[in-house]
Amino acid sequence: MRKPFIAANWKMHKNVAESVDFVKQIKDKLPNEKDMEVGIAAQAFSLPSMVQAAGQSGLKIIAQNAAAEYSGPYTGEISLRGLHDAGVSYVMLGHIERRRLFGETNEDVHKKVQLALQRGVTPIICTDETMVQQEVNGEIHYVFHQLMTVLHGISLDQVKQIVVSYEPSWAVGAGQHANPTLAEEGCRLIRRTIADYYSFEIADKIRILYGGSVNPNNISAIMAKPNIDGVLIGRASLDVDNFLRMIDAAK
Ligand code: 3PY
Repeated sequence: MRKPFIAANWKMHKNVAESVDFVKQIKDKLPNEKDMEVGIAAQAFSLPSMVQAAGQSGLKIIAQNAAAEYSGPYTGEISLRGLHDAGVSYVMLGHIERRRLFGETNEDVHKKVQLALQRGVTPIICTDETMVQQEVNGEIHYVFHQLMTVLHGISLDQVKQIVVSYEPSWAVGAGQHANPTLAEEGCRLIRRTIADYYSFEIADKIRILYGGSVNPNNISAIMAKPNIDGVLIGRASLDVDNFLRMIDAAK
């Protein structure tokens, strides 16, 4: 049984005070951590204060990016060392906006994922829809080229820890209608890709989140899909009441 994971992606919104205030407003209203994980991906400067404000509530604080190097002369980068020390649980890597606007490549994301796994911050590997046809054991499959490149060389033990998100370009930041059927199909193909690359047992354990225009009206339909284990919520997660409603609807 895969534990549902509901995560906010605040992108470049909210300052420290607003972020901490939000955490304080929701932390006592969360479902039991054993049944569902709830997280917030915020700007790097807010993360330590949010971890502190979240205390023992089980709320997961998530970074939106990290450097591919552990330390060194990389002005302006966010180190995994710093994130780990700050108590950050997860790091999103390869979000479509990082790829589209900042030119991140699969190779960059691959390096970051490896480092995050080595340094104890769980990666949420973000993929969009670069599907290719490939022959696997004599059968033609659609596989996610992006995901295969990013996972290359990641061991069986390591891969069990990852979370994957599917955020198709037509839905991210668009405020348009998410399409639960297409979302499920993408997530199903990602699971299939992981099964081909590792095994069905592994693929069955890995959580796959859908992201893109999730809101209080569509979250139940999205979460009802068998291959969708959670969501990354953009704009609609910025409001406390909306976020709590969505957590409730996802139960
Ligand atoms: C969106 O919904 O716009 C997102 O980018 C979620 O990560």
